[in-house]
Parts: sequence; C-alpha cells; structure tokens
Amino acid sequence: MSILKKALTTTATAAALATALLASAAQAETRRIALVVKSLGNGFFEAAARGAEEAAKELGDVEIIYTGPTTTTAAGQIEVINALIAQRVDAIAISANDTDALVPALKRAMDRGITVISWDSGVAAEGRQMHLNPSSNPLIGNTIVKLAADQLPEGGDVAFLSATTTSTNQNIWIEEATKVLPNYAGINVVVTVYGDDLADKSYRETQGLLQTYPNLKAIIAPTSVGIVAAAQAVTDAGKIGEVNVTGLGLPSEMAGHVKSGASKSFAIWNPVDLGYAATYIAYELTTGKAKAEPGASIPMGRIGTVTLDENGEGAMSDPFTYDASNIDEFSSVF
Ligand code: RAM
Repeated sequence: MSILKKALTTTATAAALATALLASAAQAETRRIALVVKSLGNGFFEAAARGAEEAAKELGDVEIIYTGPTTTTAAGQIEVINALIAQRVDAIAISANDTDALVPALKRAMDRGITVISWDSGVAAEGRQMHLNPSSNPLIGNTIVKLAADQLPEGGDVAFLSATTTSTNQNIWIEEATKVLPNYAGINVVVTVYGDDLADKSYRETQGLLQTYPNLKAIIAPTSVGIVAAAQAVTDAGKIGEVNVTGLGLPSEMAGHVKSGASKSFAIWNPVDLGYAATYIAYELTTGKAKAEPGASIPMGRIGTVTLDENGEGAMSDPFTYDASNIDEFSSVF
C-alpha cells in the first residue's frame, strides 16, 4: 500500500470511529421516559400517549416507552415497573391502579436513580417525586354532580359507576362529589358500583343498576370506559330519556350517545395535553432542570407551569363540558 493510500485509509477509519462515538454519545443522552398507564387499549391513555410523543418531538432527546398491563391491576403494573427498572429507563410517569401497592416497586426505581412521577391517578407521596392532577379534585367532584343535577331540577336517585375500587383518582373524585351533595337539593346517591375500566364489566354493572333501582334518574361514571358502557346499556334497555348518563368521557367515544340523548352532557380535560404535560415534567426532573419540592413551579412546555402544593401535587387545567352544541367540534380531536 502506498504511503498516501495508507494515510487516507487511516483518516477514513478515524473519521468513522469519531462518527460512531458521536452517535453513541447522542444515544447515551437520549432520555427514556416510560409512560405507564392503568391498562392498554383505553382511548383516554392512547390520547395521552399522543401528547407524550408530541412533547418528545419538541424536546428532541426523548424516547417514549408507552406501556402498561392489559387489565387495570396493581400486580400488572408492578411487573411493568420491575421490567422498566431492569431496562434502566430514565423516568417513569405512571397513572396508578392503586395508591399504596405500587410504592415499594416505585421506591426501588427511585433508589436506582430513576425519576418517578404519577399523573392522572396518583400514588402515595413516598412512592413518587410529585403528582400531576388533571384538574383540581374538588372541581372535578363538583362538576360531575352538577352535570347530573342540572338535568334533574326535581332531584332524584343517582348512582356512581366507577373504575376499580383501588383507583386513586376515581376514589378521590367520588369523595369530593359526596362532600358537595348537600348543595344539590334532592340528589340522592343510592350506590357506587365498579366496572374496573372494562367495557363488559361496566356494561353488566349498569344493567344491574337499572334492574335494582327502577327509579334511577342518572348514572355518574367518572371513567371514560365506564361512561360509554353505561350509555350503551341504557340505550339497549330502552331507557334513553329516563336515565341520563354523565361523568367523564372522551368526545370521540361519546358523540353517538350525546346525539341519541343517552348522555345530555359530560366533561373532561384534554387528555393529549395531560400526556404532554406529564412527559415534559418527567424530562425537566430527570435532566435536573427542575426539582420536585413543595412550592416549586415546574415547566410543562406549551401548557405553562404547574405549582406544587405541600403534598407535591399540582393541577394541569380545568375540565370542559361537552354536549350537543359542541360535540362535533371536538369528537375528531380526542
Ligand atoms: C379512564 C381512566 C382514567 C380517568 C379517565 C377519566 O380512562 O380511569 O384514569 O382519568 O377514565
């Protein structure tokens, strides 16, 4: 080999090596943020995942791992958390199926340097660095009762169709709703049943409600899975106009039921924004740009900032009400 050719080859090898090194350095800097949801196949969480991807694109050096169990159990989420610890992800942002059961696994994650936040449905304070509520809990509690009461000027029997018995968010919202009941004359809550965020179980629980409480006037389902199943069960029982279904749902999934009259109105915050905000916060914390401590204001990109209270919790935005007047406008958005 001529001296010149050898020199050129060496230079080329060095250049290739440098490129490879740079690429792996860039890869090492990519933050892997796991968005752990209550269960896969839920449109609400799929909308949140779209927001997470949007944040990742904006931030540039983020990879989203969208994951969760197939059903809404704490055991399923613990398995997922353990797998994420083994993969050494940078951050876990979880919507919890149980307030306390996930704490040991999430503590293990934090001990290994993984940033842990909860969003949507919280874990106990010792199991996370902070929690992002979609909206203020008292506001959500009041909103779901008001939506039912607005259609019942004479009052009447209403029932809650919740998600799981251990779901942090639904339990708090129902607790807050119960606190404001005295402000709504004649609204009588007869029972709370649990559909576990499964369409078929929620449907059967609704059928049970309709049979057991023939005077039922409204079903309040503060779950996007439950509200659709309840509206379908009311429709199939021929009870549109007799039993109003309300609570929290997605315009895309509820449009038909609003048009049929099975649901006069319902509410929700923007789930895309919620996934975006949770991802942004996880990034700020894992890069050390922000610190999760009471009083801290943490950036959420285009949403603004969230200020943490003494429990390390903050709220994203207010819920919005959907009815026949605006459902078409939003049913293609989320
Ligand atoms: C279901 C889940 C979720 C809740 C929504 C309103 O998708 O239970 O946690 O925030 O409903």
